Amino acid sequence: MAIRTILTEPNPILRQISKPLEKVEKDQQKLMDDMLETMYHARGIGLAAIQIGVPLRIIVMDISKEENNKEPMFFVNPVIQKKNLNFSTYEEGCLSVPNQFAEIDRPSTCEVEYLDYYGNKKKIKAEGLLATCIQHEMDHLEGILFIDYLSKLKKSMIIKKLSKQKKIDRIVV
Ligand code: GNR
Ligand code: NI
Repeated sequence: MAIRTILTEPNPILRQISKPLEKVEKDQQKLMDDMLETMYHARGIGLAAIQIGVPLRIIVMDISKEENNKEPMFFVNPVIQKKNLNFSTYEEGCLSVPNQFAEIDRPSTCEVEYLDYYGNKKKIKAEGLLATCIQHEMDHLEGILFIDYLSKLKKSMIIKKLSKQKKIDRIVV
């Protein structure tokens, strides 16, 4: 397993549309292992493959609270079958938009079909944080970030901050 670098906005790679996997075998599982390790290392609750620069429709997630009771989830080629017409609001963050947070409205529940770590077809009904997180991750597969839902002004302020921070990081590192 390996910890990979998480790409941050602004980066055109994050805007790519990810492609479905044709199979779930050793190589794809190895990628999922790396994604999970990278996500835990960054203390995130979800990660899409494009965030480490791989344009494939894979999501890893762990929304469990306890450090010593991990519950990793893997979603390959996920498809949302149903979305609730009711929305709920969560304060979202994103490993690709470091240190920025905003309240985002999304359908409060959703049903998702996907392949698991072994390529078996699964379906879940998600609610609460799980529903929010799955939708946040599925947006990544379409090249969408949570800041895209903010006003033009808020979004541009965040991108400006991130660009400045990147310039600083380039000099320091
Ligand atoms: O770690 C994360 N926390 C989070 C909080 C609220 C809503 C969505 C998320 S996902 C984010 C990790 C990430 O960037 N996944 O793409
Ligand atoms: Ni994210």
